[in-house]
Formats: sequence, C-alpha cells, structure tokens
Amino acid sequence: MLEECGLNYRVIPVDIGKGEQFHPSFLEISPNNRMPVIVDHLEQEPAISIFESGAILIYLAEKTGKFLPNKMRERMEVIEWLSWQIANFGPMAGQMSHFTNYAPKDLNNDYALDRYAREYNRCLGVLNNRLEKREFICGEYSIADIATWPWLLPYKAFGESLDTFTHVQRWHKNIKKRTGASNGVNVRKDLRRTNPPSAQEREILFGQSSRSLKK
Ligand SMILES: N[C@@H](CCC(=O)N[C@@H](CS)C(=O)NCC(=O)O)C(=O)O
Repeated sequence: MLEECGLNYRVIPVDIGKGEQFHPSFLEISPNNRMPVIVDHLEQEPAISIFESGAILIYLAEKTGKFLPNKMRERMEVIEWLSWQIANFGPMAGQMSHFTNYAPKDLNNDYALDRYAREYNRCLGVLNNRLEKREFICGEYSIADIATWPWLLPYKAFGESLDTFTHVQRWHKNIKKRTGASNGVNVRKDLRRTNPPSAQEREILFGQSSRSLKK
C-alpha cells in the first residue's frame, strides 16, 4: 500500500524469532505482538500508530484518498471484502503456512492440513466467483485486492493450482504487473527466513501464551 500510494516510509525490522515482538516498546504500539504496525509522524501530533493490516490499509486509504471509494455503497463493498480477507483467506493461508512449513513432521498433522487446505481452496472458489464479472474484487483496484493478493502468492507451496480458478489467474497476472504491488512484496526480501527456525526460535514463535506478554 505504501508503494502503491508512493508514500515515503522507513522500514524498522522486527526479529520475531528473537522475540523482539514482545519488547515493551513494540507491545505499546502492537499489543497483539504481531507485525505489521505503522507509525505516522506527519499526520497527527503526537504521531499516530496503527496495528492490524486491515486497519492500516483503511488508514492509508483515508490519508491518501486512494483505493477506497467515497460513495457509501462502493465503500462498504470494499470494507466487506477487506473484512472477508482478514477473517477468512488470510487466517486460513496463515495456518496452511504453519502446517506446511513449521509443524513438526513427526506428529500426525493430516487432519489440520486437510482442514486448512480445504478452507484455502474454498476461499479461492469464493474469490474466483467474485472475479468472474469484475476485473478486481470490487471492480476498481482497491485495498481489498491489496490485502488479498499477498496470500495468493504461496498457493503452489500450499499444494494448490489455479487451473480451475481462471478468474483468479487473470486477476493475479494483472496485479503482478503493477509496479507498486511487486515492489511492495519485495520490500526487505533479504530478511526473509531461509533456514528452518532453531529450537529456541521455535519456542518463541510457537510456544506463545498469555505468559509471553508478561511485563
Ligand atoms: N492479523 C494480523 C496478522 C499479522 C501476523 O500474523 N504477523 C506475523 C508475521 S507475518 C507476526 O508478526 N508474527 C509474530 C509472532 O508470531 O509472534 C494482521 O493482518 O496484521
């Protein structure tokens, strides 16, 4: 979104394998100990911080007047589909990623994998139906597309194919051509995890409970 809007920004990496997401200064602006979170020093005094990707997208759309229509009907459609992504496609893809990439192989995860694979596949069906008569999710390119597209990208690693989702295929190609979108998904690619997490990192990442938040 920042790339799509041509906004200036500074990336501050958070090493979640080292537990930096539990640092009090991070929890102050992201109480759910998750990235992303943004701090806008220009718009408000004092600076305003926003966590949760959906809220961040709405904020940036409001700030720039881009990718969120003003008219109530069109605006609500975008918010509806943004909410669909936040509550369905994103979390299902997130769980697919966990069970595909990180769940211990010596445990039987078949049920969980099957459950999330079906839900991811179902969401692709919902998206495909929606795109049948529209170039983008809500007609014009919007924050609903910006939120949804990144979770389509790992479909092959999740064992999916787009062969039967022809409208999703077309939509994917169209977004990939956008400079802002492709720049956005490549931001700080150098920091992406390439090795499996160590035992210590696994404990920080997957051993979380309310105790992890203790001050
Ligand atoms: N619902 C959140 C999910 C964000 C999320 O899960 N972020 C992951 C990285 S992609 C994270 O920060 N994980 C830290 C952790 O597991 O402690 C959003 O959309 O902003």
